[in-house]
Amino acid sequence: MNIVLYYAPITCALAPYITLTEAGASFEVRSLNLRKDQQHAPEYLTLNPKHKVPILVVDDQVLTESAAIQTWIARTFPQARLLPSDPWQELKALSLMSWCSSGIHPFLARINSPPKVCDVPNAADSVRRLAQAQLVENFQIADDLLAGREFFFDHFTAPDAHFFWCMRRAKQFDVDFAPFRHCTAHFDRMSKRASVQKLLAFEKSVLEEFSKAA
Ligand SMILES: N[C@@H](CCC(=O)N[C@@H](CS)C(=O)NCC(=O)O)C(=O)O
Repeated sequence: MNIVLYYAPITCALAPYITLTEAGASFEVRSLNLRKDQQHAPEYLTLNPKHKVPILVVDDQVLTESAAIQTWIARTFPQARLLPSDPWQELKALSLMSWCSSGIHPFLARINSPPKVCDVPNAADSVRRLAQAQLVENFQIADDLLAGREFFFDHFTAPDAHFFWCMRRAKQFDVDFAPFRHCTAHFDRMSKRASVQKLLAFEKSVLEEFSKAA
């Protein structure tokens, strides 16, 4: 089986990268430079007309959407226990990943690029402020879910990787995590995992390559 992850630094493609690493999968990474708009290159658009990363190409099949990609990884490498084995708990894990990608990610994207959601002149600060408020509400929910736990379930699972990305991106946008000590503890715990260390080193090397090529 040939597994290729299309990835870009800083982005939510981090979640499947960590998940593939945790699975012990052998995979190739093709890195896109979003600053150079490579996600709009015609060859990439044939793979993903949504012009987004991540995508996973398995042999000749293309899968988009990080939550689906993480689910495929978990189901393909069951020995890694990347989803809970109990069916209801498994659905809760899918619910958490859907929440990360559709309930939290859009507010991060809004902060990153306010004009994509509002073209009213001088609206950027308001868009960012409102998105920050929504993030705070969501991180409070996550903080409650993580209280007294190391991970969302009784061991590391795919949603932990997805949430780690959400929190990392929010930190880059100066969301104040001081009130969210359980989220912070989860972030610190995740940061120490070998899979995350590997991702961070890989991201650094890709960013260096991009800056050399600039
Ligand atoms: N719902 C998608 C969101 C993917 C997404 O928005 N990716 C961003 C990076 S975090 C992207 O590729 N943006 C480039 C663009 O929109 O042109 C998922 O979870 O995979």
